[in-house]
Amino acid sequence: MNPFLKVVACLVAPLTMSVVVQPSLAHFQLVYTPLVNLEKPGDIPLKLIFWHPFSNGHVMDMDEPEAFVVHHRGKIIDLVPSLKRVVFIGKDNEATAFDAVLPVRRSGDYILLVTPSPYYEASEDIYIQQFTKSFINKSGVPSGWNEPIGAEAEIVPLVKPTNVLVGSSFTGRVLSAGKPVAGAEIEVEFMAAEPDMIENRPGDVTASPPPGGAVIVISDDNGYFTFGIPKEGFWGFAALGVGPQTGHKGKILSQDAVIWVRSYDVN
Ligand SMILES: [Cu+2]
Repeated sequence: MNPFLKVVACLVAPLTMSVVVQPSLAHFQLVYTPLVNLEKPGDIPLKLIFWHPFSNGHVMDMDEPEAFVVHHRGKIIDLVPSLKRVVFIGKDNEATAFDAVLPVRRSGDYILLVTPSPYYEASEDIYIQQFTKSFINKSGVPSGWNEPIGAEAEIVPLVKPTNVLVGSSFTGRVLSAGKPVAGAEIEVEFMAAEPDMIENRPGDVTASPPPGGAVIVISDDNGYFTFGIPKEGFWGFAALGVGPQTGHKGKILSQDAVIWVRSYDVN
């Protein structure tokens, strides 16, 4: 098994007088916008936040990403020039995050991929780098959501990620340098409080994590995993330590592959 699978949970000391140290759930890089199914062209606001979204918990400081692109109909557009540093104000702390703008013109899938700078997690003495994909679609026309986009570590969806039905399931395939990863540990999180795009704060809290720690699924021999979607909103999947690079500045580097999907209830 991959030695990095142990570096799941981090400990976050609350910023209070309390001596209680709370184990947090997983770190998740977000590439977020509230509306992922568009009818009209426009300049779509995006937020990059490094957070614990299921627990509406600790926010981590992001450095300027190494890369931030969108794949659309075979073209790759650099979104780095649109990045703007902002402060995201979490429930318990605040941290550096980024705003960006995605110009949407033609129909089809817009596949966003951020390559963050490695983040140093002091409580574990490791670096974490989460290659994160999220999806926007215009006019319901598919154009490549199910294709790999060549990230060092990547989850490829086998279910259209922009309208997964509540009560159905999501299947993804974990790739590292283009090859399937068997036995990958995948953490699952719900975005319990969607970010307010104007206020830079979490919005209403609609869920809380279950007891028992992180929600985990394991990929099969061909890198596939499946998870039943119980609730409407944004679901994130993070395959931990699956990327090809394992060290950074003399420390362990966990290169994780993250994907976000949007689910809807049809009731
Ligand atoms: Cu954490």
